[in-house]
Amino acid sequence: MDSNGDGIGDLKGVTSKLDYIKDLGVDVIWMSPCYKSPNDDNGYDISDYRDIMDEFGTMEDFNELLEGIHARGMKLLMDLVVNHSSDEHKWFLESRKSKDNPYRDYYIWRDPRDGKEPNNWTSFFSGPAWEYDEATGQYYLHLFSKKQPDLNWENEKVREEVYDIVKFWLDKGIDGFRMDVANLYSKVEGLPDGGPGYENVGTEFYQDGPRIHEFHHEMYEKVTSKYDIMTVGEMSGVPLEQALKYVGNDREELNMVFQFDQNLIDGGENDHWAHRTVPLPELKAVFSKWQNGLNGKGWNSLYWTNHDQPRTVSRWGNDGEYRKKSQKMLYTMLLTLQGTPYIYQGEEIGMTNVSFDSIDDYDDVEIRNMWQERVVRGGADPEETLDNIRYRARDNARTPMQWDETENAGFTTGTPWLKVNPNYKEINVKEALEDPDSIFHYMQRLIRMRKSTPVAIYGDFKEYEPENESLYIYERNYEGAKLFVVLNFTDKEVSLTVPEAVDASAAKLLISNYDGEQKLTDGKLLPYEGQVYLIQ
Ligand code: ISL
Ligand code: CA
Repeated sequence: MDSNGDGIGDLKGVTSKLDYIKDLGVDVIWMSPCYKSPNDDNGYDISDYRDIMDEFGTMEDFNELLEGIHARGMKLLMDLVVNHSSDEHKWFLESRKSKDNPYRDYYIWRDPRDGKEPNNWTSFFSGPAWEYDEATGQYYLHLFSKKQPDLNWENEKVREEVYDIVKFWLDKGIDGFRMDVANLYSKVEGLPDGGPGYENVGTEFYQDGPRIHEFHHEMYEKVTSKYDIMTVGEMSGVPLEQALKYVGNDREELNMVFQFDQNLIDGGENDHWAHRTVPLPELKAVFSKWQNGLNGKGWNSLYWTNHDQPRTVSRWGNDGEYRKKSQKMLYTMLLTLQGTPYIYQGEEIGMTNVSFDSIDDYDDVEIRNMWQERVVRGGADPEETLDNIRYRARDNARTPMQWDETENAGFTTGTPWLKVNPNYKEINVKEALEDPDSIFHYMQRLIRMRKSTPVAIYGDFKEYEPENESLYIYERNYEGAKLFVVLNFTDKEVSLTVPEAVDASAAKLLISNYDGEQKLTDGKLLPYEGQVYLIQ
């Protein structure tokens, strides 16, 4: 929400919407980075970790926001982006000056190899992960954009700086951190060449690297364990066995991780921009694996999307005729699994992907770099590339929040930094609040149901018919109570056979996205129908 008409959402704007967020049933707000930043990557390139981005407001605005959140009984999670800083951070400005500058070792500098990059690693945002710097004749490593140089975690001083930053915000009273790319800090010594490929070359030498658990444990010991807070590490590509090391109950590292398996299965072979339709059993297998794998050993996190992923309903549901039904079904699933559910802004009204006509309408550095590499320099077909962008782009989730049906969806009185989705006249908060049958009101009920149903929170997980291509059927069990969930992932009627082990006669409906009296029996589930029963 933009409070001053400059077209950019800001802290005061968020503060003005806290009642709305609270009303949905939210306990904790995770805010994307709002620190001082030249904004090459939407704030994930930080030039001062102890100050607020000019566009977003001032430290006073931040304090007001934090107070407003606490006054409503909610908590605030900040984004900790410390795999890299901005190249405009004073550490990097110093570091690049000379080889003997005291900040030189804050970053990862290497000599050229045969006049070229020191190794073959690629950046997540296209091209090599190295940038040559004239001043000293060396390259620096940047796993993301060239304005995001990687910090050197091997350097103890860097780690102490990070812990000081963490302390600074925790002492201000925030309630925890979402840690950006928290499994990439530790790089294998010698930075060896990665295996062949086009994307993600070198990941095997820094994903869950040799000292990563030592670093997280150190941060826990020195800072985070001293506060009553929560932490969640974002970990693209993390395997279950590794995740257990980050969140295992006896590990003293992090409380939760965001795993990425579900985000990777609809991509192409070694090309995450390509996309395919995923058969339901594959999607279910991902969720079921994490349910069973973490149960009793570490706490899970649950999400469908965030600021980096396409909109849920466009990706896993149906953003046409069944937009409301399918979004409700998908969130019925999220709110009935074990773990902490995260709901990204706009999901509660079923916002969809956007289809911009031209590449110029997209803002994201990931998209712009990819377009340069593939279309401008590589001669790829622009229409096909745009088609991939329309499916995958992070900007799908970043179009302004749709508050009402007035110009620019009520987000700003000025020109929005990114165009609003043209469907804002039908899909907006005002409409959702007026409609008792809206996604918003359904999600509100779902959240209430979960909070008042211990088995929905703590129960273990058992799946039925994993090979069923239309239905996700599972139960949760806790202290004698059973939660039984059936979800139709298709736009067709599908028949359900109640598993023999489930006592249908004792089942009471807790919630469903269709009206009318429902009884648990063999029969048909309507398109995208979801039903949740309690049996005790
Ligand atoms: O979103 C991705 C691909 O489309 C991922 O590769 C993503 O870049 C990765 O998950 C890391 O994400 C996090 O760190 C990035 C930042 O751009 C993302 O917004 C952030 O969530 C670099 O800080
Ligand atoms: Ca503004």
